Amino acid sequence: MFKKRKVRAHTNIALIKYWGKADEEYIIPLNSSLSLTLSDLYAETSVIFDNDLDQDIFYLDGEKQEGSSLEKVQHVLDLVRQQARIEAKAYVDSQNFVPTAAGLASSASGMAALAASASLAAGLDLDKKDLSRLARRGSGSASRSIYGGLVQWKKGSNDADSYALPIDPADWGLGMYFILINKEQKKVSSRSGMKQTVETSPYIEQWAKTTDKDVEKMKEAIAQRDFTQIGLLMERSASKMHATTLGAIEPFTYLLPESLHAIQFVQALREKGFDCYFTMDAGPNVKVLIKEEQKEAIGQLLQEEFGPDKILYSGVGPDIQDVTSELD
Ligand code: 2P0
Repeated sequence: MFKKRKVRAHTNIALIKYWGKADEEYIIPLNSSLSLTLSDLYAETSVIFDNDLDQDIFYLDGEKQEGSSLEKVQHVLDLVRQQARIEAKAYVDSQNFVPTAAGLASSASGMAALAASASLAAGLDLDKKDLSRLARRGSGSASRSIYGGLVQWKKGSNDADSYALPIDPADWGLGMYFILINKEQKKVSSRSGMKQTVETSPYIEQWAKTTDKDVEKMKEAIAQRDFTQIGLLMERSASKMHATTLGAIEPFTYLLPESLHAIQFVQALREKGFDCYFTMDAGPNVKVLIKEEQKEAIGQLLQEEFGPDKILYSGVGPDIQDVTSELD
């Protein structure tokens, strides 16, 4: 009676960051955020509900998952079952498509693909707004991976009004390089890192207050296609986010010495006339926003400095896609 459905969702990198929750259960953020969806980093997830299963089964990149990885998926499956009024357990198979084993697998693309494939497989026909709300319950940043291009997650104040909206298709030549920094470092997950920051950092209040204004400034810069302003606002948002963690008790940082080196390298490139700007998330990798017309020149300089195997590139990605027809 149930049919298998498969969905592809692309990851996104925030230009204005989400950092901190106002409500942990519903994942309502302290501030709105704005991101760019990427073409080359994505997840594909298939789901089938089956009345004969006695428990949910989740495979990620061919490996059966247990513990917190399975529980996060079950949380979204439970919400879908509740909405669809079904009780069947599900078989979930998810794959991350990341050009190299770079530690770039993202909960944004994974949770967005899961929300969409599970809701379709349960017979729900959710519009993009409701898909974004559902994906948000899995992982905040996943709410933005429903759409391609530049996307705003409006923070809202409750489950009904906290969702993402497309801002601009970004089909005017944006690109992003990734500088891959040592991924062996034990890291503080974004979920626990933001919780610790909200609970203990005196800077979090100013962060939330100023970031909503940054989102509005970023939207204006995007409307004017003012690349310099977009880049500068992006750098300030990342710097401000990483400053909040140093105010936490105990203080922590996602920056490694190599991250700081990469940041300074990007800023030095600007002095040489290249239009490029850095951002960083809850890990040591540095991302560089560029204009496609400078892709070759900047790519060559990054490869010379960091080594070709440490540099990845992605263009702008599309909306979430139903790829059920690709199932064998
Ligand atoms: C972002 N990050 O805006 C920010 C910037 C990391 C740094 O969203 O707890 O995996 O599942 O809502 O979405 C990563 O956090 O956290 C993130 P949860 P999520 O992209």
